[in-house]
Amino acid sequence: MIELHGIAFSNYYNKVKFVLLEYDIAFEEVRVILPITDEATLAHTPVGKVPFIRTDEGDLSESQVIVEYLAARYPEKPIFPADPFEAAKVRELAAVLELSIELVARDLYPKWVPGPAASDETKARVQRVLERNVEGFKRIAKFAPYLRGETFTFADICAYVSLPLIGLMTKTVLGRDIVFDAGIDWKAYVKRIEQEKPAAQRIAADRKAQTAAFLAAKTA
Ligand SMILES: N[C@@H](CCC(=O)N[C@@H](CS)C(=O)NCC(=O)O)C(=O)O
Repeated sequence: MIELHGIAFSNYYNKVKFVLLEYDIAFEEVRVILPITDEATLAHTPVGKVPFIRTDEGDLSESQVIVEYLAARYPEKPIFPADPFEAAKVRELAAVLELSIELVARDLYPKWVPGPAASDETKARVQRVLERNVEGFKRIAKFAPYLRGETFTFADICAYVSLPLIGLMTKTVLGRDIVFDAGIDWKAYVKRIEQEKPAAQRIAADRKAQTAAFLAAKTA
């Protein structure tokens, strides 16, 4: 059986977990302590990131690589639309969101390896790039009600796990929620997905429980 390694408050971990749950692919979760520094675990995930999976065929890291593997390994599961162009549009949404928005916002997140907080220069750069790129995302994201229109797709899984984090981190560090201020009501979008998708309900519950346990351990 597939082992999914990571932590319940990682957006990329939850992206893979959502796919596994949504498409009913058997897996078990293995919790990992970050940062990953020991060679034994780095042998499974080369730069120490979660998620990674362990399978009978070997190990894989990088959430998108894992999802592409699952789609190829289980062709009967409609992880991507059957139509090649529609599937590419779904991947385009996921790539723009993750590479041009989430990865940019990541410079604001607390680091697993302790270090200085984001400088004013970093904050100004992140804000400038995010404002531009969120506008770009809006050119292709329909939110009607889903990113591609009426049908929930893999792109919504990526948005469900990342938009709240980007919204909350920009609000906390920059003093304003750049996603919401751009006209994306991500709270309503997330609520809809949680009402409709048992996978989202499970992810939200697991994240809440693990976050509470993490904070309790930190303050103990
Ligand atoms: N591109 C990677 C990003 C994964 C990633 O950044 N994971 C974070 C948690 S959300 C992590 O493992 N951080 C630990 C570290 O960088 O040391 C993916 O898609 O899987």
